[in-house]
Amino acid sequence: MKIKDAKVFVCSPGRNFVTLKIYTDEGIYGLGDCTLNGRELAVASYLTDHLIPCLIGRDPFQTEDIWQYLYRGAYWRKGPVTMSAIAAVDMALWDIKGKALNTPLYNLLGGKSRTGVMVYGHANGRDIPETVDEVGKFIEMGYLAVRAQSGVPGLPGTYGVSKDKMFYEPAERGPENVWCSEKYLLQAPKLFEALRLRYGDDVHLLHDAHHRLTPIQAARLGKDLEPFHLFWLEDAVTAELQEGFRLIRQHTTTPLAVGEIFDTVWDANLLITEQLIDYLRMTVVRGGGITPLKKIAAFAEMYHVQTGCHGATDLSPVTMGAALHFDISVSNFGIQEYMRHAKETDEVFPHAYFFKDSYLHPGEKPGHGVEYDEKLAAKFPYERAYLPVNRKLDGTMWNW
Ligand code: CS2
Ligand code: MG
Repeated sequence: MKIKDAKVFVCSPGRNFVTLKIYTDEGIYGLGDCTLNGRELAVASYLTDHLIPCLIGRDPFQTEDIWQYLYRGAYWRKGPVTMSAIAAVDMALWDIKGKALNTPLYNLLGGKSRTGVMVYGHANGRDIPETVDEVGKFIEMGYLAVRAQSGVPGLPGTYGVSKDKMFYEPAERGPENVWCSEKYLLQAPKLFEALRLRYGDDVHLLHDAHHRLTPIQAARLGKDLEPFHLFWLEDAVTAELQEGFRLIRQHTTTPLAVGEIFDTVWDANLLITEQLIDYLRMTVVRGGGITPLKKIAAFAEMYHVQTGCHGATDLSPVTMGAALHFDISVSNFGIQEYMRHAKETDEVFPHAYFFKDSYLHPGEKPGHGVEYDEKLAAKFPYERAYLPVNRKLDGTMWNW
């Protein structure tokens, strides 16, 4: 079997997505996601203008060699654009492999290690009472784990709080956000106190600080949250300084998760080997594909670090599908984020995965089980969009 062509599709059913389709000379094709929220066309060009010409004529079964060729052969390594493009190729090749062998992808990754994939949904509200009610809706839907994000008194809006409850859309096209860590640090513990009071201890509660704190602020928040035993506190601080997590770790037992923006293992090697985190958030689209993610998970397993793949709406259903096959097979699985996509997104990306009895299941279709309706997608042309930006009260540019 040989790769005979490949094409990049950019569409916007509810939000922008970039999809790679690799065609073989035996009529089998594979799909990969390479959506990079706010920088989509950079990845589309990286694939169309640079990678695709290198793929023609290769054997699609050679996932390892092709990955090494694309990673080492560029000379310029790492970074979200490069690794998202490589990820899409890798996802599509694994999809082709599963289809050619007529087996669901998980069978090529070690088979099922569990009956289903535990997921968490996103509950959010303008204030604590509304957020507490929203968490209840996810519990009623059968979720065993819920992320809770609330508005902060004194701030006009904040990360994770949307206008329409179900689909928080991180790629707004609107104004700059305003931030104040001091106000936030007073509010967050009260939210989780109210949640434990209403729903008791069983439901897993998660929270995303979204890169906004300093290490000592994160240490304080982690300590303040201990009575409410969160499943994890995510992105407490930006993680370029991996050793910065030592300070947080010294002060709190609240489990820490980080890594949705990481694109190679080198972003996390110290966090893992010094056990500074409990969950690694890298997923297939950002981390270079299934090939490297299997290796990173095996490395993390040695240090008691579990997986917690990112799964926001700005990652396409192709990433969700591929990640679920990884999730159901990898031994140190932690949890999978499942923010759910808008209806029009699901229509453009029909998929085999399904939510049942509190778990997400990858389905039994050969490959990753996600398709792409080119005709329908053409009705949703690309629209330039940017992630919000964030400034402190005094106007200082900060992390969104
Ligand atoms: C968030 C994301 O899901 C999460 O944990 O951090 O919504 C993130 O803001 C978006 O993926 C950014 O595009
Ligand atoms: Mg996050």
